[in-house]
Amino acid sequence: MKYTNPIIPGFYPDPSICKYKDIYYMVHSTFQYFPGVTLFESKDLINWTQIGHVLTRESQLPLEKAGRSGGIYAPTIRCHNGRFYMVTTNVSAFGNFYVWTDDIYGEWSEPVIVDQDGIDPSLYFEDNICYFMSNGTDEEGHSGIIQCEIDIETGKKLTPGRCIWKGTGGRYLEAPHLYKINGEYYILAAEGGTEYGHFIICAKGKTPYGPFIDAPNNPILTNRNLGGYEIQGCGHGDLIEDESGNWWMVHLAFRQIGLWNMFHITGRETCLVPVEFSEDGWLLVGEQGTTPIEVETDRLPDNLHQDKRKLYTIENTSPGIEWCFLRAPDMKKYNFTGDTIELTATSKKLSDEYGSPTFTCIRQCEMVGKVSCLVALEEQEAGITLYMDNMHHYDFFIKKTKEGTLIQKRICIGDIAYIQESIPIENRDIAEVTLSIRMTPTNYFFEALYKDKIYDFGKNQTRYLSTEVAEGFTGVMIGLYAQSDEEDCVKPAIFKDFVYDLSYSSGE
Ligand code: 6LW
Repeated sequence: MKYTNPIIPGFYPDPSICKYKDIYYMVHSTFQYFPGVTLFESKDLINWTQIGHVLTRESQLPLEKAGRSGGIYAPTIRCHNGRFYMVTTNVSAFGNFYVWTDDIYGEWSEPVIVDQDGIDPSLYFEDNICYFMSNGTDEEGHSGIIQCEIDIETGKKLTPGRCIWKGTGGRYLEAPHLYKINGEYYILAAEGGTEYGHFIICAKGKTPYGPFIDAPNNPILTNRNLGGYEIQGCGHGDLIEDESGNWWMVHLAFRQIGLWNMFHITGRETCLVPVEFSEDGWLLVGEQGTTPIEVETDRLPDNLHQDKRKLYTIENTSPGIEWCFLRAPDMKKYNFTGDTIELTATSKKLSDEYGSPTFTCIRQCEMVGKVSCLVALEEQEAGITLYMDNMHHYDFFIKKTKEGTLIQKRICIGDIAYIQESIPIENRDIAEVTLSIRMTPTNYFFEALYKDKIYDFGKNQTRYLSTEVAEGFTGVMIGLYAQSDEEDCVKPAIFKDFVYDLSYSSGE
């Protein structure tokens, strides 16, 4: 059969995977968004369904100090004796910590903090020992992959952190994972930075502490030499063995907006590639060490079909699954009724560096699509935003002012922030307008429908919301929001008929 990468499109980076019985589970980093750490399941490795988030309570996920791309970095998920563990870093609060659950569909524990610095923690269990590793510096000042043993009940370190591998010399050694395969210990890690130069490396040894020998074919995976290829930035991988004993790797990568257009807007996404072993036991990953868009494989059944989700509406989505929030949302300002979303504005703004504006969002997961929504407003401002971060967003909204009611488009690109278009409409108690945005890889096109008349609000380039412009680790979100210039509002803005249609194809 054939499947296409990414297997999970949109901002789902730093994937980590485990298997329990015959189901695979996967988690991703989520940074300043609440709830934290997306949790997916799959029976076949290519069709994934989000079942929730791991971090769902404020006590597990304090994000007040999480600026853009702060908060939750790369997680690892592992299952040991039927108990699931998810270990990650809150770079704005706890540092490294883990949570656990005996019911993957239920709540997870309170955080257990591990006193070892660095990011990208991972766990490896063997013979009642829990090995904890992350990148960082050990007690003797050696930098690299640092490993210690911990008491998994308390998180206490049982041994000092020890540098077990220094990688291959590329910048930003990160994303370490340890595995035992055919009696040997494998370390997987990434280097090169999570940009165009990203790559994955491997080493193996006879004990969990090494010494480790670098793979002769390092980097075992990279697309850095593929010019004019859509998938770039392959890194941060995790290995999994399937039911038939075949090995696979999930990893992050991103898609450029054009073959020669080196910007990406949909964040770092999750890809899947087959892994084989050479005669000497080294990993042979993907297509000669690269990740193709299309993978043809006889490891998956011929009749297996890859379903790609094409439609998001209010009716077929849920708060806390697809819809997420910024930092510490005040849920009294939100009302999800099943076919409407009601948002009550406060004076917190989309452009604020911290705090939680009344804002809920789903990911822009393909470059082409169309979003539309009917917005009904009685006071202040509400609309749709394409939100990369607080400094990079395009807002399309209705605004009630003392002078009258306006439909406006605001552009925020770093220090450049201004109202680009403004059209007055009738001044009624309730302003009702359908706002829509057509998306192509290079442009967003804005249109408002008011009283059977279409108002053209022009287009804006996608690239100014890209990671290459905004920096950071997230992707563009499609947000619904309400905000007030003065005090908190009383009357909510009402959003109806929300459609994010991925089958829409416009041509440009
Ligand atoms: C993450 C690190 C990385 O912790 O980027 O691409 C960091 N890899 O492993 C943020 O996602």
